[in-house]
Amino acid sequence: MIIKPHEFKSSHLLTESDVTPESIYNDRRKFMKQGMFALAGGLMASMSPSLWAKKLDYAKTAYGKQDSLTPEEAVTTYNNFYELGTGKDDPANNAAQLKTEGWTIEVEGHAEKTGKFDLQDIIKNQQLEERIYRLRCVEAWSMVIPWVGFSLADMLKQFKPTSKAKYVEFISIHDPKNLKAQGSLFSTIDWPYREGLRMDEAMNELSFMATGLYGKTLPNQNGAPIRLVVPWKYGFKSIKSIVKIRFVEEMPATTWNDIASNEYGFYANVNPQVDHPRWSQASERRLPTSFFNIKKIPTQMFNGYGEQVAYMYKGMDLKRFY
Ligand SMILES: Nc1nc2c(c(=O)[nH]1)N[C@H]1C(S)=C(S)[C@@H](COP(=O)(O)O)O[C@H]1N2
Ligand SMILES: [Mo]
Repeated sequence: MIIKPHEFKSSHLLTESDVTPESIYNDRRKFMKQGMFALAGGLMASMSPSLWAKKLDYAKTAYGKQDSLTPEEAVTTYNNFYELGTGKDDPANNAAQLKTEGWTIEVEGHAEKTGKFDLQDIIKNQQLEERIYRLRCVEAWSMVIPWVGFSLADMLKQFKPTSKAKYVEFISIHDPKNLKAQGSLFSTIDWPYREGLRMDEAMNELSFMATGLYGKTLPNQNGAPIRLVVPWKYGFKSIKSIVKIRFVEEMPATTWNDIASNEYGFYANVNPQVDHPRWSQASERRLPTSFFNIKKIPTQMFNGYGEQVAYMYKGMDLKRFY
């Protein structure tokens, strides 16, 4: 069975019971009921998927105040995270398959400080802040998400990369025992999921490591416990659940580029003038949409972040290096 990338029918019109095996559905309902009972004190008002997430302390910043936020419900139930399934609601439904306890990140390559670090040790020196960013998926939908996290540059500087480091490679969790999609023989993806940035892109002020959204720790379906956010690039660059960071000399191989290099470039800067071979990139659906309200808006060059990032691509043919 060959699954073509990014061709999956969105299943957000189905109800949960249509797409979840009956037994799991019932277990889950029982679980929700127990949860409701435990919270019967009336502490919680909403049934959002991040109900039990920890509240975070963070600084509000000026990034992205002009956009209206995509509701938390949509941000946490309409996802791309193939480790948890290819349907849009699979990641939320299968979130428990992702085990995040005792998370470590391995740092390798051209840096003075390498080795395996506890996530907590990497994070403890970072000042958490909120960044409201637009996320534009290559599938022509977009959201506005209030992330919580810290600058990627600040995080990378603690490892003291050397002058030989020209690119940074990021690698996601590989856990085929728990992540059913990774254990499956029928998968398009050569796991683990990999992504990369050129060093100047990684050091750009917009590049962000998110450990939360909507003021709480990241839900698993959004890439817990730590994921990249590069808002001027198509969403697939924003790699989730990172376990390894490598400082390298050569441009690293990346997952979607490996699958179809004519459709997904290494740079993958949002560009309304370069169409995907199978659809236009000139406009996007701003979620949430409904049957009566599709909310099509024009896509902006660099997803509207040209002022902060365009200088990095001076002299590059963005039609060729997309
Ligand atoms: N490890 C991993 N990271 C990933 C993906 C994935 O399948 N696996 N999907 C990417 C794609 S295509 C998009 S659009 C964004 C979606 O992020 P969100 O679900 O938090 O909105 O995550 C990106 N990061
Ligand atoms: Mo995407």
